[in-house]
Amino acid sequence: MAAPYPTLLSLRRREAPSRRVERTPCLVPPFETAALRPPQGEVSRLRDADRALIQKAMKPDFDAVVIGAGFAGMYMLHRLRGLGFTARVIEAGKGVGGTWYWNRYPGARCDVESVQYSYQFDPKLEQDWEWTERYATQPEILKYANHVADRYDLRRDIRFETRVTRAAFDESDNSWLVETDKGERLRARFVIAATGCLSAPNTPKIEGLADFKGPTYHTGNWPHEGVDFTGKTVGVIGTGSSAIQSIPIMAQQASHLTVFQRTANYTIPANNQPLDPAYVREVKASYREMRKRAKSLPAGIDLRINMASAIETPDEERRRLYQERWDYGGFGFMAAFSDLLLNDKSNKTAADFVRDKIRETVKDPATAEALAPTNIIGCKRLCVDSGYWETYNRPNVTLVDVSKTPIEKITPAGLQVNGRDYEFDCLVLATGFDAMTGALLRIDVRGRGGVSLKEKWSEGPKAYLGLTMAGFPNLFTITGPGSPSVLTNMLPSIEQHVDWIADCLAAVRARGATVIEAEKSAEEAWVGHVGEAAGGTLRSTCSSWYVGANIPGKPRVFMPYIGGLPAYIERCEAVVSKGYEGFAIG
Ligand code: N01
Repeated sequence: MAAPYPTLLSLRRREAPSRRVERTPCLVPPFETAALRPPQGEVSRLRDADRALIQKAMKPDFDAVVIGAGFAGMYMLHRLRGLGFTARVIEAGKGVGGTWYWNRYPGARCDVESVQYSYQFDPKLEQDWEWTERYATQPEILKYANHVADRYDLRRDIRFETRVTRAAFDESDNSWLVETDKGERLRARFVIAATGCLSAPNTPKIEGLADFKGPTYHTGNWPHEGVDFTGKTVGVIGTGSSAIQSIPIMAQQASHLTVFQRTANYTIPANNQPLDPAYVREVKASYREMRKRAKSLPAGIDLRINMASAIETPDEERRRLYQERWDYGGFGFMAAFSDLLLNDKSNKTAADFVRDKIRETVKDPATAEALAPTNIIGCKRLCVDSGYWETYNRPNVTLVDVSKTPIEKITPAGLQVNGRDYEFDCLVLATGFDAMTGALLRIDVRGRGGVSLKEKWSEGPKAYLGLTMAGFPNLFTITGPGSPSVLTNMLPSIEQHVDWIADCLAAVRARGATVIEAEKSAEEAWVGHVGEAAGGTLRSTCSSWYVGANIPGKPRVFMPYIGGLPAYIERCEAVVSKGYEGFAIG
């Protein structure tokens, strides 16, 4: 009869020929590690050498499994290697880049200026890489991601076209057992979720979606070979950032484009342009100062913040300042005054300014009125565009307001609203993401006692510093809920998280410990603080993806930390300087 645990002979056989035991994945059947353990009593009869062999067989395959090879996963791998940790990155795509790998819709580009939306961990990389436009396009950002992967030889530790389906904490030896859709099973001391904040596409549950006879595309999962809409009629659902970037380009190709808008959105012109070589030289000569300034500002973006109150500024001067920011372009518009997200009267002055711009630009008054948002500006994520409002002056573009009469159903030929049929050849879903929690919850994550993350987050995400969760030891999230993440420039936020996690793992190792876990009380206090901070701004007042409002049934909780990057960094550093305050390490 087979022994209920590996015999010493079998362990020696595994050990002897190639000494592969330590690094070979799938040493043990998944989630059945108890079977590896000799019954009590027998252990005491084992020789020390034999005990060491058994312990070696129980050793994790890797120090860390990282889920995702976007900018977070790539830098995490680089840091882990630098510290001498073994790591495996598991990535669903065929290549690196995460968000920038999947979001290939026409017009996709970053809303943060390219010289700021870039890694800063290696000054040589900063100097060597040349950005060509003020706002980089998706292909250029993906090229950058690939350059980084090549430069630091990252690919050899990344398994592409593989999805993590399950991760369960094994309390008996403080390790994670990770399963993939390729049937691979890995044991790792730590799991680091670099799964992204906007990476789980949201396909709305509209009746008849599967019946549409033409092709359906989601902006968050765009065909890699591209789509040519020339001569086609196209229907677009959604008017968020992805739609606002892609509609002007699709309208140039399509014979007719019909946009179905549920909520009108604010957007500021990008004023994108090729980068002036003299400006690039200036930036390269002063990168350190620029990065330092950026880190001292709430959004982690180096921009000028006017500390005056909008409502207390005389009308003419206020208008002049808004115009100056409008002409400059981009997110800096919301920094025209310091109280735009704190005082609704101040906010209305900015909203009115943008609404006037829409009415000036869009020639058809009824369309202009439908496009003019009525909510708080900056409450939903502000958009940055190139020619969005102007697109509605084209004869081949129609706006359909579905705010009061929702889309009833998708039909084989198009869709139906308010009893009226709209027909088109292709359907584009620019319907966003199950943000911040979606990607992680699509994995069956089990912590202590087999408790699922789904259960833990059933009333909204709970995490200490957005980095770790009580009950889920040795699991880290990069830019997770409760961290500033999506309210900031993602690249510096990612680097700050990765550095914190890397240093933390090194500290755990230095103590000879095998487990680190957030204390429940520390987590509760942080979650309370995140909620309080959100309550103090206008940002939590509308139905945005920040509060999960775009996903039916999702708990309505303001997920990111709105206290700003500097306050957050300070807190993370204080936790470390107090010996990892709020964590149990053992
Ligand atoms: O998604 P969204 P996105 N019927 O959720 C509508 C980042 N990003 O992909 O507002 C009708 O913003 C929905 O309507 P409503 C950025 O952080 C960055 O555009 O819920 N409409 C909305 O109009 C951004 O915020 C960049 O009423 C439906 C739209 O679909 C985030 O990603 C570029 C519907 C979804 O908008 C998400 O942006 C792009 C339904 N059943 C994105 N369901 C850059 O930095 C949904 N909608 C460049």
